Amino acid sequence: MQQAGKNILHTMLWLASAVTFSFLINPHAAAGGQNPYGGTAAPDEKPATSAAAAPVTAETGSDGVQHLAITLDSYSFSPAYIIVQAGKPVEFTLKNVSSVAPHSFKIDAPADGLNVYQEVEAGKSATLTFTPAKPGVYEYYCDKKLAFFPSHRKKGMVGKLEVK
Ligand SMILES: [Cu+2]
Repeated sequence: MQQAGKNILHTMLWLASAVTFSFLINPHAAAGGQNPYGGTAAPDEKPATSAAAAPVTAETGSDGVQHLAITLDSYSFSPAYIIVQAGKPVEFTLKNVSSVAPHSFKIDAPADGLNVYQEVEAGKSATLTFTPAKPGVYEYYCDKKLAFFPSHRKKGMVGKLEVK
């Protein structure tokens, strides 16, 4: 019994030092939420989440603008389903929490008056303002792609904007 307790203590000490060590090598690992346990997977190679996206409605502020903060990560948007109202300005604050990869927010629907694009460098934030004119459901995605790797869009960096 005592031996088992000792083993657990050893394991915990080992884990603590491993985490500390990985933090020393890559301080961004802990801050970026990626690979915090010092595994061998490269940052930005987290698999895309497949959970059904819960719709989030942008709140209209006293300025009459529909505000929402969106987190961009490798390779996901959070939230991945956004509801806004047509004919009213929208202001998205885009925060890229990735430690390495640049990301973007793009809606490519010029026929419906939605031609939106904003790039965000790793670890930075950017503001995106537009006014959706026509109700409908539009896809937003990241158009970034590194060399011969699949695009971020293909890796699951997509979401839906529902204009009501
Ligand atoms: Cu991206």
